[in-house]
This record gives sequence, C-alpha cells and structure tokens, in this order.
Amino acid sequence: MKITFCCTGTKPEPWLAGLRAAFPGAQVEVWQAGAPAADHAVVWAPPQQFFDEQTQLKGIFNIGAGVDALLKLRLPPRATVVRLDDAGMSVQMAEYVCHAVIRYFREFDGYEADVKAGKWSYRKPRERALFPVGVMGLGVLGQRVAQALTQFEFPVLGWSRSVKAIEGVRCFAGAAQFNDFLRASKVLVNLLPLTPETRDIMRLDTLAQLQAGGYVINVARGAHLVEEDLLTLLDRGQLAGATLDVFRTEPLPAEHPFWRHPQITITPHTSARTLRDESIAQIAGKIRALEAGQPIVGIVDSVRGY
Ligand code: NDP
Ligand code: OXD
Repeated sequence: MKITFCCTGTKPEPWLAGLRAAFPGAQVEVWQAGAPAADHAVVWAPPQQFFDEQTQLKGIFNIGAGVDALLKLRLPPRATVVRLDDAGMSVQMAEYVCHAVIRYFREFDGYEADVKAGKWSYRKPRERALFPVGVMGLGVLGQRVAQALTQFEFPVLGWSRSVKAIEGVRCFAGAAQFNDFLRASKVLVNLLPLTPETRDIMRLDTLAQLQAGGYVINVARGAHLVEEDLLTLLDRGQLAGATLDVFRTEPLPAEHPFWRHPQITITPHTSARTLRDESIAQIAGKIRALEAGQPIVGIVDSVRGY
C-alpha cells in the first residue's frame, strides 16, 4: 500500500513516522510533483496539481474537521473524502467556549480592569437564567460544547439542519426555526461548517435578533461572519462583545480593527488544534477499515458540503 502526505504548513517527519509505524509494510512518502500513484492521501490545503496527478486515490484524509477549502478543489471522483472526527478536538472546543462564556457571565474582564486600577469592588451577580447560550451546529464539536455548557447550568439552545434530541439542550432545526433560536439566545456560539448555505450567516439582520447586550463566539470559520456588521452592532451597543478565533483573512492583517477593539478578543485559529497522535491513530484505523471494505464515520458528503 502507498500513502502520500501533502499537508501545507505541517512538518511532515513526525506524521510520516507515525503513519509508517501504523503501516510497517507500506510506502509512506511526502508528495512531490510526478510521484507515483498512491492508494490513500493525508492532506491539508493541498494544491490542485496534487489531485490532478493522484486521480486514483481511494481515500483522502483531511487533517482537520472543516473541509471547506478541500471541497473547492476538483477531487478524484471515486475517492472517499474523510474528515477528522473529534480526534481530541471536542474537549479543546468545550474548554475554549466555556472559558469565553464564563468570562463574560462572571465579568472577569471588568474585575481584571478594577484590580489593575487598584480597586476592590463588587459587581451585582448576573442571573444565569438570563444568560442563554445558543450553539449553531450540533455536530461532533457543537454537541460536546452544548453539553459542557449545561454542566454550568446555563440555559443552552442548539440549532442544526436535522432535528436533534440532546439532554439539557433546547434544540431547534432548519431555516424555519432559525429566528426563534436567535431570539432565544444571548450568547451565540458558531460551530457550523462553512458551506454556501452558512456563509455570512452572522450578519446585521441575524445578529440583531440576539438578546440585547449579547455576545458572539466564532470558532468555526471567518467567512461565517460579516465583520463590518459585527462592528456596527458593537458600536450601537446592541452587542456587548465578541470572541473570535477565525477570520476571513488569516493571519489577521496587521491593520485590521479587530486587533485593538476593546470589546473583541481574538485568538489565532487555535480553539481546537489537530492533535497529531490522535489523528494518526484515527486515520490509520479508517484506512484499515476502508481496505477491509468496512464502514467508517466522518465521510464528507460533497453535495451537502460537510
Ligand atoms: P459536523 O459536521 O460534525 O457538524 C456540523 C453541524 O452543523 C451539524 O450539526 C449540522 O447539522 C450543522 N449544519 C450544517 N449545515 C447547516 C445548516 N445549513 N443549517 C443548520 N445546521 C447546519 O462538524 P464538526 O462539529 O466536526 O465541526 C464544525 C466546524 O468547526 C468545522 O466544519 C470547522 O469549520 C470548525 N472547526 C474549527 C476549528 C478551529 O480551531 N477553529 C477546529 C475544528 C473545526 P446536522 O447535524 O443536521 O447535519
Ligand atoms: C479544522 C480546523 O477544521 O483546524 O480542523 O479549523
């Protein structure tokens, strides 16, 4: 068996070592133009030339959960495209989102500023029941995040394409229930995949429906958010803050207003990192299953876009 590795911006050696250890008899190499045909590919942001040459691939394994960039390319028609399915990301996402929600709810920024100013002061505790958190996208990551938030007894709402039943989470589904979901949320957490249907989903008319003084936490993709509209709603005081891990242009350009906005917290696309060992173990298991003709989870539906 031949496995080819083509991951832009990723140090290949440890991945090759892990994949070779998982498949001692296989040829596992970094792709180079003109390389012989491989059976499976491990990829992140490969060039179009890679797929134009590797037309016979059986499996394409994306080393991230989001496949929006991959699906923009012309892919070999017979290949099964597989994304990372958790592989250690959901617990990181839960940590990140719970941290951001709790920071807002408990007003830790305000306390930090007071302490820096030498002030020993109290704020009136906020009412938890008046701090509902809506999670858009109830897939592998969104469900874990929603469930983690219920542990802190926030009212938790969720929105997805198909109807879900998740203990402790008030679930909404489909376009028909989107506005009800927004109106019932004070904090909006985005964990949708980026597809033609979800691009620009956080914009003036949708974000304006959140409860007054609301917050946005975007951990999915930058193109879900119309950035100028967020700034407008913050300026108007309709929204109180945003925590953003992803941006329309990454790295965030030096002159971008988000860097210095007092109500915006940014992180450099780090809310849930790909963990190498967990990912190699997951991909190796799925390559074995595909080779044995067994079913696997995490197969991307290119029509649906995720
Ligand atoms: P999943 O595919 O498991 O879940 C996607 C969820 O979104 C599903 O619940 C799906 O609904 C819902 N959804 C999709 N389209 C729509 C729509 N049009 N309307 C309503 N709901 C919709 O993805 P993951 O949870 O694994 O990952 C989510 C995203 O998180 C990734 O696509 C990626 O962009 C981002 N991500 C970001 C990271 C970071 O570091 N910032 C790291 C990892 C991922 P249904 O259940 O009905 O299919
Ligand atoms: C992913 C990501 O999609 O890192 O996994 O954003």
